[in-house]
Amino acid sequence: MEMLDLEWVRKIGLDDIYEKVRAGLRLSIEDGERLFACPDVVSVGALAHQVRTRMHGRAAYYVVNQHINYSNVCVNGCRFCAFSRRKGEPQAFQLTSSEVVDKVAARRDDRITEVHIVGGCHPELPFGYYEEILCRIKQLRPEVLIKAFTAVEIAHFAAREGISTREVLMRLKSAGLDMLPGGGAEVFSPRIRGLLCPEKLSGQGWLEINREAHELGIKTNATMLYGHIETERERLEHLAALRRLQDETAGFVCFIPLPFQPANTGIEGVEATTGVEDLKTIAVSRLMLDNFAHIKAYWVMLTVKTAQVALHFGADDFDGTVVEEKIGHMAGAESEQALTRAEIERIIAEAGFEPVERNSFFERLAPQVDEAV
Ligand code: V47
Ligand code: SF4
Repeated sequence: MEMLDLEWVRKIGLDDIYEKVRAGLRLSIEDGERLFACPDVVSVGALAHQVRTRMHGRAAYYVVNQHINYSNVCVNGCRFCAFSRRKGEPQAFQLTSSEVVDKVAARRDDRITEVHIVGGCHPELPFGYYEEILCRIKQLRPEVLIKAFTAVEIAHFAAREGISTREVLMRLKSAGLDMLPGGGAEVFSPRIRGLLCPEKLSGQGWLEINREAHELGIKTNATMLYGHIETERERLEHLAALRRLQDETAGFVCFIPLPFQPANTGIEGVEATTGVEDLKTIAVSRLMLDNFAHIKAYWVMLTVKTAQVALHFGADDFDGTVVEEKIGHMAGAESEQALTRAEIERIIAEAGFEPVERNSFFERLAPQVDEAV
């Protein structure tokens, strides 16, 4: 499949990268820097699209899911976060385990296949609270996969409980945890973490907990928060670190680039990313992460319109119906709160792809005729 004219790629100085992509060879960080520097975003996107098409053809995936935040109380105070509050502050909230389970019960008639549960690093909630949430949701809906608690929360639970992160993961797994979401990765660079989230688990720590999860047979996702004060080199080093771990464990399912939403955060003077920046970051991620099967265009942060176009720039997944998203919306995300299955299918089909419903592990599900959600 030739999607780009060789004369043209030579003219824009990407012919050697084009040859590597065609041959399925690994790109270097320097290649990534040249892709970011290339003003022809359409050609960079076409390279990524070539890889995406080789891997997934015309399929574009989505999931029927539900997001639940059990609490926004957090001891970390990351500067980019508009979601968290200190305990006792106005707008701080904390659900009981029954309230979390009730949120799942309220959607009993919807054919959701995934619940995505995250919160802040709460100073007091006991470990039994998290185990109980998992157990009770599994009892209520055994067919639904539970993707819950980022590596940052896992480290926090372990420190609070005085047990190892491995033990936390094993106990959560036996309580019903199926997978970890990819949050908390931000940018691994110690420079960035020192400036924006010094209290948070280090980049190395995030990678180690994900490695541990993979060793225990728990798949995970990975994210990158971009568009604040990081350099392109720091983004690429973040991608390279994920690629190295994936070479060793093959435990990552999907990569999700998250454009920084600047409203109500502690970072001043940073404008929201533009569409070109978002599309280029998706494309470079697809091209660098040659051992990741899936790149997600997370419509909540990207906007539905950019996420749709991103399916032509290397992304193969549109994420899900979501419902009640707080982390992006409290930071000014202007996207909808939820989409229905029918809306997602229309968006994907209008982009020229075949909508494929998947579960958290990207296993294809049989097509549905009901339009309940
Ligand atoms: O961990 C925080 C980031 C993450 C902001 O694994 C911000 O399938 C943008 O990880 N602007 C939560 N981003 C979201 C997340 C996620 C979402 C959907 C699917 C999956 C998955 C994971 O959002 C946080 C943090 O990295 N974040 N503040 C902000 N102002
Ligand atoms: Fe807490 Fe996560 Fe927000 Fe950081 S990004 S303050 S760890 S909720």
